[in-house]
Amino acid sequence: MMCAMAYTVPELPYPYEALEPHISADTMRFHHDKHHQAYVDKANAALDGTGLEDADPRDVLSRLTEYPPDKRDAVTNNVGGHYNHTLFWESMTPGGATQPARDGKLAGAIRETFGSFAGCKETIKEAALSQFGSGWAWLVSDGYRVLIVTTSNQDCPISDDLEPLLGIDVWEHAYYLDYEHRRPDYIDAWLKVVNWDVVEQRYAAAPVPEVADILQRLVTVCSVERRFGEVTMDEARQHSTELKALAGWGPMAKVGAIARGWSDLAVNMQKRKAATVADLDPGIVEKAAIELWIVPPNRSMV
Ligand code: MN3
Repeated sequence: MMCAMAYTVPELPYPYEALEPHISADTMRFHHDKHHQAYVDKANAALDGTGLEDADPRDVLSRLTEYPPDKRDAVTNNVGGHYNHTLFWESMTPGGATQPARDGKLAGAIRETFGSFAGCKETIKEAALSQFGSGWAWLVSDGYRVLIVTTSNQDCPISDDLEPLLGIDVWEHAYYLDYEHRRPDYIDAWLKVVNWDVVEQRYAAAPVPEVADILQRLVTVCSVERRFGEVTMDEARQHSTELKALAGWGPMAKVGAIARGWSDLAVNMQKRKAATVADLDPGIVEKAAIELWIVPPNRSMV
């Protein structure tokens, strides 16, 4: 028997034809009524009998490893499909794309990472084109900054500890009726209907990570992968030296600043007699995590 609280497809926040000529009523009808409905039906079937029939999709997606292996793929694909599509409908608006407020928090974060709003949109397009086969390109927050990542199938950034702010569906069902195989045309059209007001609200509500979680993040130091909290002063210093050797060369131009950050971290550890990063004050760990790009594990960071 299906639980009364089972997932349902939310109503579109605008009529099917509202996004024309960029996205047709036919595409919206198929995509929303058929595809999204199929994810919801399969998500309800996958969760049936687990005691989690009415769980918030966000909780489900952040705890995927807790599901039995035989159910995990169905849960990942279909709860992900339901959550991603719900976010997708809300991310579009009739009457043309809005813009983030010029002096707002989101616009500042976008300038910090991409240089400009135009640079951000260009990077979203590159990412959406780079995703091979079915999947999504996302603007996400790691709690400190905005980044762009891609995911395959219906994988959701929430499962990687990243907060999705905006996602473009690049499954062929999202554009084939209107643009056939021309994904670049679809991406350009979609960028014309993005509701950046909603993206701004999501960014304002994005969770800031706990320092304890930052200490658990994986980082490659001196070619060895370890927890950020376990990095020693000698490793921080040696890593800084190795990075300095690369700095300034073409695409590695940013590396100089990161090399200095590792060197500052080593100095801080020496001053405070900290054996590892975990022994430092939370404020210093947080600042270092931002400077050194200690971000959650992710797929295909752009
Ligand atoms: Mn879709």
